[in-house]
Amino acid sequence: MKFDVLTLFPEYFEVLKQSIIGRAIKNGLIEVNITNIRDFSKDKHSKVDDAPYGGGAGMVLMPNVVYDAYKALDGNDNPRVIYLSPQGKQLNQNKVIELSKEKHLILLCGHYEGIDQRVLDEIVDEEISIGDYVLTGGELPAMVLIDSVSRYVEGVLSDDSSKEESFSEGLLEYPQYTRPEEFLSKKVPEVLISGNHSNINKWRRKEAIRNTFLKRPDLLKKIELSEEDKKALKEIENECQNWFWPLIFRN
Ligand code: 4HQ
Repeated sequence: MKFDVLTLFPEYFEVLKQSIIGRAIKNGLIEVNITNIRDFSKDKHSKVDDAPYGGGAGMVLMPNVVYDAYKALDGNDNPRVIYLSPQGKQLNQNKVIELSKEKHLILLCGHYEGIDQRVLDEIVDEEISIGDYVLTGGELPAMVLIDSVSRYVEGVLSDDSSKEESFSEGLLEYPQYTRPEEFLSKKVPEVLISGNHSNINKWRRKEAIRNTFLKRPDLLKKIELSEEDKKALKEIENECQNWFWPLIFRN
């Protein structure tokens, strides 16, 4: 899968050379090409922005420079052009999975006050936001998108991680433990040391449901629970009803 990024700050994207995404790039599983919009300025001082018509603070990225940068990319494979903006639909895991099926994405990053509307209308297929807060530019959102989408490209995650993720689809994660067996008088849950993998899987599924019920009950309504899941949820609800009795009867 190929990502083309149009930005005035190419150095931001050095971050993608790290860790899992860095390895995916090295292994040729994904390709990330960064284009500096400034390289397409025809101005002798490499000017890319100008004052807004109608007045006001800030600068606006000029349409012709953005258009020329876009036109210099390979458009033969019908790429989808995404503009990162708080005006877009909010990115979620369903959108991430949908985007991971594309061959080629072009990510346009605005900075300053924004980009001239005419070039946006001309080249952008869809606007995507990473959440309701204001950033200084679209570079971090573009990297969030590249990171989240790349995880669904074949070979980027280990087979184990992909399988485990489908096991807990739509739920929050279960709690994890490693050595030592006892830390600050807290023991690792017995079942995890038992070696009984059927019981371990059942326990993990229930704790994932518990985490979701306690922290993000909105997510629970969006997924289909099996009969065994529903039983676990009822147990969790009962456990929640009873937890305060030891506090009432202390002394
Ligand atoms: N910006 N999700 C303003 C964002 C943003 C977001 C990107 C700031 C675009 C011009 N983008 N520029 N939140 O705040 O995607």
